[in-house]
Amino acid sequence: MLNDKKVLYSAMQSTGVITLGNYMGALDNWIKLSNDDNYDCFFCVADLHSLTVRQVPAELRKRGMDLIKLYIAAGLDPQKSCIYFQSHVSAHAELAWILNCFTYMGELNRMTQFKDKSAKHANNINAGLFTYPALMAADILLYQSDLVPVGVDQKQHLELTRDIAHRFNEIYGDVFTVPDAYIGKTTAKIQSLQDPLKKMSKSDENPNASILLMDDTDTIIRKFKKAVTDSVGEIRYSDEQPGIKNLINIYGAVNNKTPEEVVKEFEGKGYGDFKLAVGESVADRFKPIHEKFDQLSKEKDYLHKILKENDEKAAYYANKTLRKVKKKVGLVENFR
Ligand code: AQP
Repeated sequence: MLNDKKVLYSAMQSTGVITLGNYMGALDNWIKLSNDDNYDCFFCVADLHSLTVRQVPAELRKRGMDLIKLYIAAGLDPQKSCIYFQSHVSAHAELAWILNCFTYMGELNRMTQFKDKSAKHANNINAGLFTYPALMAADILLYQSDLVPVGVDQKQHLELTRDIAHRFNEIYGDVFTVPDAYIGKTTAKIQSLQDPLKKMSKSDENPNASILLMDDTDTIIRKFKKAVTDSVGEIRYSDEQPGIKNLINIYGAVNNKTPEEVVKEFEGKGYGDFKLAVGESVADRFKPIHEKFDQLSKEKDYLHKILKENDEKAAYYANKTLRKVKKKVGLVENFR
């Protein structure tokens, strides 16, 4: 779109401090892919999505800025990748409304995340939670994205985005690029440390279930030591040992090793040694991120400058698509 490069798009909600799951399933892949010169990248803080769950305003504001800092601290280059806030580009909300009119109730009803989050927030099942996938489709389609790196939990939403794009294109011609998902093999779903059959989540109420990107070394090691495993006592990569399998996936991802290589490395070792090694590897990976984060926290002017430039860049490309969509559906041109 911007030149001959492909467009890569992804986002994270500012609903909490991001977890090792968000890092491995999404952010780490963003960093790798953004270093590939074949892509123009857009990485958004999806603060509008965060409103589908009740938030404390001051905390939401802080977490949004912290997430921008974490993107950069973890390795995204804001000169190269467009890092911005969803709420700063009004085209997201405008296109979401239009796409709502091209999304069926039956489709939204089938979304497993809606079912899960409705069960979790039974006293606040709002319309935004239900139409979340139309806003997500707008996020992605506004930038004519080719590739969207996500964890496996977002696969269903991405498939719906593709269906909406196809539906719109069939009626109005080739307006949207139909995006593909990019899902890592072993890091597509990092599981909770306390219930290895459940996804690791920012909003998990059990603090020992998730490793947070801002956890210090001692906390990380303590949480891994407490990780729920099994009574088999052997380090094997098997669905029958989901806790150990999860730890193998984490250790392999941090150390760039296949599950088979990890199993070989820890042959004959006990769970205690293995858990400690996983904890130390993760802590070592996070340490430089914390240092960069602290340094960025002192550079407010720099961050504001980056955000201003990137908000403008995002708005430029988003509005280009939005203008086209408005024209296609029959809205009268704005003469302002
Ligand atoms: N456990 C996970 N393993 C791998 N990938 C994951 N992602 C989330 N959890 C895992 C991926 O992280 C990206 C950002 O997620 P999000 O902020 O859009 O929200 P989410 O998917 O709802 O993540 P959480 O942590 O579970 O948030 P809450 O608790 O607020 O609902 C996505 O690409 C997601 O796939």
